Amino acid sequence: MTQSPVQRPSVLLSSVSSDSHTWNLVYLALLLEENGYAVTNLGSCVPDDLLIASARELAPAAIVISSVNGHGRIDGARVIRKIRAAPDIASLPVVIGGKLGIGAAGEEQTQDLLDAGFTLVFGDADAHELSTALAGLVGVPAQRDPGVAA
Ligand code: B12
Repeated sequence: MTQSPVQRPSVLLSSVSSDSHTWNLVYLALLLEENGYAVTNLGSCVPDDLLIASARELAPAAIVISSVNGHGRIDGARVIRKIRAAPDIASLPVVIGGKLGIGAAGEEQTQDLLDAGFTLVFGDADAHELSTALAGLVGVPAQRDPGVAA
């Protein structure tokens, strides 16, 4: 009897248009892959239109947006409004996290981003919560790749 390949939930990972930082994305891609997700990393400085076109093309289980340059609050709110206004991708779970603003406007900023349409908003120190939260949104990956340490 042949076994069907394990289907890993797909995550579209992206930064926002103004943000040129990349190690945040590398870190998150590795973290998600180790936890059983198939990741497409669009990289830094992603125009809103490219993120939306990629979501349409790849039909991911979820979108994860990372920004650390302090403009994530503004860029993130703009792009999530566009996603929620596009009927074919509007219902996707979309989360954002990182260093999303400058200063200490934490709770207000989180509420603004939730009001704009994000499913979940994470802080700078919350990377360890991401996989568990995603599992709650899109399901727990069935099985890790053979050879990947637990
Ligand atoms: C390296 C670096 C750069 C490099 C980036 C090179 C590259 N290829 O990435 C360069 C020199 C290009 C750069 C440029 C700039 N930078 Co810079 N940079 C840094 C620095 C020193 C390290 C960032 C890094 O690589 N960290 C390693 C990665 C793995 O960790 P991380 O980015 O912190 O991400 C973690 C968390 O934020 C979280 N996380 C991130 N995203 C998400 C998403 C989700 C969903 C979740 C759950 C968690 C999560 O998880 C990650 C792992 O813990 C930080 C300061 C610092 N010590 O953090 C400043 C910093 C991010 N930069 C900063 C700034 C302001 C800039 C510039 C605007 C400076 C300027 N005036 O030009 C530009 C940005 C230009 C642009 N268009 O974006 C500020 C941002 C301020 C803020 N947000 O309040 C910081 C914090 C420095 C500071 N203290 O002021 N930078």
